Amino acid sequence: LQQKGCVVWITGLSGSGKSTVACALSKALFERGKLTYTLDGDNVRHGLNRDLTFKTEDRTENIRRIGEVAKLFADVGVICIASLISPYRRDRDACRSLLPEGDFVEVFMDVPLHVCESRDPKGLYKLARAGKIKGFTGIDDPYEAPVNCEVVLKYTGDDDSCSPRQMAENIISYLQNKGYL
Ligand code: GGZ
Repeated sequence: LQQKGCVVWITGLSGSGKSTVACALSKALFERGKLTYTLDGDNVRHGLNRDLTFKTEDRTENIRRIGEVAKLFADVGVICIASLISPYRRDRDACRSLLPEGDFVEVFMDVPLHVCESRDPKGLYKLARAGKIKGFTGIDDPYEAPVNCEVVLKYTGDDDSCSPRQMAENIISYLQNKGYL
């Protein structure tokens, strides 16, 4: 295997497009002959992390476990894509500190809450607003945006620059510049 592993950590609100970008990125990397593995918060919560809820300590544990698994993939040379809300800065930083300098690439889905809420693909924001889900990120639970992350994917409302493919390309350019591709 002729590749250097790393972790691409995609953080952002529910409905910000993390899973969609993760999927477009893995496809684009596959086309370049790169081995990737995607750890998606929502999926991992059905298996490895099915014992965890959305209370603060459990989110921290969710992120910690995914960070440890992502590190294992990076250790063997895989580009591991992790997409989860990961709302707390210190939890993301703890995952960063597991890896050699430079190998943790934090990507922020910078999408305003009202845009995420208008998409509401699973109707969860509606339930949260109605008080039927308690502790929903962005509504009655905090989201701490990254301050010094490697890549910011900013929502502009422009369909071309905000397409999943284009956003994946932005991440790929970063990885190329840093010698991971
Ligand atoms: C936030 C919640 C919640 C609460 C259920 N808060 O958009 P989705 O639906 O498909 O993805 C979200 C997913 C969040 O899981 P993560 O593992 O990424 O979260 S964290 O990093 O904070 O541990 C959302 C759904 O689960 N969901 N309840 N209360 N999102």
